[in-house]
Amino acid sequence: MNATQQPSQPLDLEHYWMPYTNNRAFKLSPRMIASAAGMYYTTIEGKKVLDGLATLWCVNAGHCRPKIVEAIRKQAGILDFSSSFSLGHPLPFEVARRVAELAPEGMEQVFFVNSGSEAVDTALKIALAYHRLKGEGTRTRFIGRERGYHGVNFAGISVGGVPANRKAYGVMLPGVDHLRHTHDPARSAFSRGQPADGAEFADELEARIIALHDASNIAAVIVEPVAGAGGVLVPPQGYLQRLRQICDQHGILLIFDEVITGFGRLGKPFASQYFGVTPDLITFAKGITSGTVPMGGVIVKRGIYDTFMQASGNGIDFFHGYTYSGHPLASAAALGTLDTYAEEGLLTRAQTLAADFEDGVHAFKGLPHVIDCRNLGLIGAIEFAPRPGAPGARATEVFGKCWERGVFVRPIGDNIAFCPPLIAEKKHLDEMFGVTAEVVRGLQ
Ligand code: PXG
Ligand code: PLP
Repeated sequence: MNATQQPSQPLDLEHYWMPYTNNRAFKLSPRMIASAAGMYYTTIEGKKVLDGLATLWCVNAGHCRPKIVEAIRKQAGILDFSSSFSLGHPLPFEVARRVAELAPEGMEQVFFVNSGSEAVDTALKIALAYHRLKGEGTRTRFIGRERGYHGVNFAGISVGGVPANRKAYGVMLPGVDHLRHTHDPARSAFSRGQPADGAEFADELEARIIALHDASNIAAVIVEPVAGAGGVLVPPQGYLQRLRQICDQHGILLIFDEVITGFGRLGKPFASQYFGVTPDLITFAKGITSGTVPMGGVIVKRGIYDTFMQASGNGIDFFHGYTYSGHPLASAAALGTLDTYAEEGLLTRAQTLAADFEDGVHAFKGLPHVIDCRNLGLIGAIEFAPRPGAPGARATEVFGKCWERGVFVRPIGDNIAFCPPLIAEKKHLDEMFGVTAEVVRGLQ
């Protein structure tokens, strides 16, 4: 078989160890995608499936969009690869300028990586090195949050708060503490948009964490503005503002991990702008290329970049980088994606659809076993009471039955998450919520 041929039948499934997958179950009953266009996949059996999760929260522009496809095709024949280690090529400079243009005021420099996990490692390293350059090298601790997801590298699982992602891996990065998560169904179940209660969860940063470790030992706080892979947890009103205030008071850097929320998910380019809270660093990935070619990055405040430039003398300013940082194909894909977003108004389109999306999510209230519905912009989730003795089983069943009926949604514990491409129309939302609701109605 060569790269341009379809695999010979029967396909040998034995050798690919699939990530985050029950390999044995998958290989007995594979769900295999052959192609995709716009809002839909086509399976190898020829069935159309609506993509209700922008694949893995990333295909914001929809699948196989012409400008993006063409940009990648063209670039592959012009400059396949050239590194960014002391050489340059024009494309990542242009991508960085375009990202800085979209970023919150005062965040102007962009460091490129190849994934969200690498973006998180990079942001944490910038935070450590920054404090050291400022003469505050005692600031080495990181504060994450329970139910946070920051990728799968050692730094990401250390500050992350998804127990299953941590369980098998020992002590990880030392010096990490966690804020409690903001999920509070007793007070806030079925909140439309941001819960009214819970801003005070942020006070734990000062009252417990800073009190215990002392601010002079803390480098940064990292949170997702809306927690995604931990179950779609929308921050209570005022919570992020409060975190910002405490970090400012104590000289602690605030990192927003916008790997999911970046590039239009809440109807602004970044969630930071939606919430009106500017962090010191933003991590992004996924939506930068609409998932087409791996790329991620870190956007930093001007003062952070300036500190590195001023303090490093004549040498290399940051001893960090990946072979593929600023890769030409990824950069071309990013430019095609940003053009598509601009031409179609996709970075603000969630504003137009948010009300229908919210109604769709909250229409699950009252259906069997549904104990919560949550939404913001074009991200949302419904939560089921766990089946006795089998936590997660209801969501897994819903996912499987929705797939059979041609809708792809994601099970996360006892939640089903919705995160459609930003090109979705009302009819797609109706199909996604309609099919899911039919399945939920039949749930035991
Ligand atoms: N930060 C956040 C906020 C993410 O959502 C990452 C970092 C890591 O990105 P990479 O590109 O290294 O995967 C993510 C990625 C899920 C799921 O279970 C979520 C993600 C990735 C894979 C699965 O819903 N988010
Ligand atoms: N391992 C070895 C032996 C390497 O030479 C390199 C890069 O040169 C890496 C790991 C890191 O790879 P990357 O830069 O793609 O993250």
